[in-house]
Amino acid sequence: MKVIVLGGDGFCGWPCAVNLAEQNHEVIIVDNLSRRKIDIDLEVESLTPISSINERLSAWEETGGKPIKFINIDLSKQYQKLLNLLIEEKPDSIVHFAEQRAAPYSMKSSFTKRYTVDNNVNGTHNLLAAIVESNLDIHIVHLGTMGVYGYGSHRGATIPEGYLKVEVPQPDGSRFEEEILHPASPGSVYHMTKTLDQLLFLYYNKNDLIRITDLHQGIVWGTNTETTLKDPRLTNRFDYDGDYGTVLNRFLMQAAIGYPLTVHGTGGQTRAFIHIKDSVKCVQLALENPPKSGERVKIFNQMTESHQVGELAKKVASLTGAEINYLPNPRNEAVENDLIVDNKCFIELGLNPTTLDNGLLEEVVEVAKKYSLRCDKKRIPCISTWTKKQAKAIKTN
Ligand code: NAD
Ligand code: USQ
Repeated sequence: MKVIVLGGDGFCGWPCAVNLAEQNHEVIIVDNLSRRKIDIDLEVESLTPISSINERLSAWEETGGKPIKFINIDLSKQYQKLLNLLIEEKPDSIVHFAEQRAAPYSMKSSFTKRYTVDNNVNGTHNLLAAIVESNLDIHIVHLGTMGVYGYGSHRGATIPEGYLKVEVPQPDGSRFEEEILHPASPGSVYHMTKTLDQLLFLYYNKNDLIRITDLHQGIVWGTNTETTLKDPRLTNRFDYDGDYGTVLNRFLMQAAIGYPLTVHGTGGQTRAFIHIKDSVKCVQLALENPPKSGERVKIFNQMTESHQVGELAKKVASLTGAEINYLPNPRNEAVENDLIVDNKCFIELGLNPTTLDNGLLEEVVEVAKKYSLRCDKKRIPCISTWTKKQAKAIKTN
């Protein structure tokens, strides 16, 4: 099939794009390279050295990979260019990764809040409007987040794959059963944009019958896949800084350089995780199993396991001998939460989950050790606070 990968230069998008080309699909990457520009603004770089997009694509062809085209389009601002591309290329499917994805970055300032909302919501809406205008029956696979459900008190209830069965009382006393989108409870401006995406999908699916699969993904860890390891110029990015680095990769990288592990609060937060190799596989499975025409938005929970942040820190510490530092939490989030997630859709489609085994954890530590000289320790602390109260607590510590 012909697939456009929006955001195909990013951490999840790049390994996904080369995997799809390896599966013999025709792949076009669309990206405005904004993630690379944000690194320049934040004065930080991926821990792994990453090649430019054109160097990546030439290296991919030199290793025998099926050629991948690259087109620079800002999804949120260049609507006409996007529409022309759809009409010209007539893709079967589009994978949509092209959003500002860091919660701490989205909470830094009113500028980053507004940028995240403008970029993410307009980008997703432009895509939907362009598909309708093109008159093409394109399947969208969108990367959403487990964070749309929130991390408050689900009181031990299992989080279903997107929809919740509710009983609506009728005037005659009877009860009518309905399936609604699971109530959203975002924990940051970034997560809020993903809950807004969900409503855009619901509406365009209902009104224009657009076929959509929304993947509620957990925190992705790991860095390379077998495909990105084929040549050093294909290396994937590794974010470790306080804005873009995600918790498990940060802990592994901190252990590698002898920096005490930065646990926020007591570490009682439970989150969903998935390894980058499984993330890539899930996107492929979602593309190969599209919804039928007229089917409502398919929602999958793209995660393989849940862990408490403090327990993860202890596991990394026992594996590497790292120290643990319990810090004032810069975020406004529950001190502790349960998380039980239904994830059977991908398992039924054949996903064989990669779990947190020591070998894979050590592999990330080795990558981090190899590039430890590229780490700027000043960029490790999380200084983006959710509220003024948290900012004050952090300053006084
Ligand atoms: P990333 O920032 O590394 O990649 C996103 C890519 O999209 C970047 O290359 C960026 O330049 C591009 N982009 C952003 N806005 C764009 C625009 N307006 N026009 C064109 N290109 C644009 O992020 P990632 O970690 O690869 O995440 C990809 C998607 O997966 C995001 O939507 C994110 O919400 C979701 N996700 C990521 C994780 C994770 O742990 N990384 C977990 C769950 C969900
Ligand atoms: N945390 C620490 N120490 C750190 C970094 C984080 O204790 O050094 C804690 C945070 O306070 C939070 C948890 O770890 O409780 C997860 O933080 P994170 O930065 O790893 O993940 P998050 O901000 O939720 O965002 C990431 C991705 C985002 C994706 C989301 C999936 O950046 O794109 O949507 O994971 S989920 O968490 O399931 O919503």
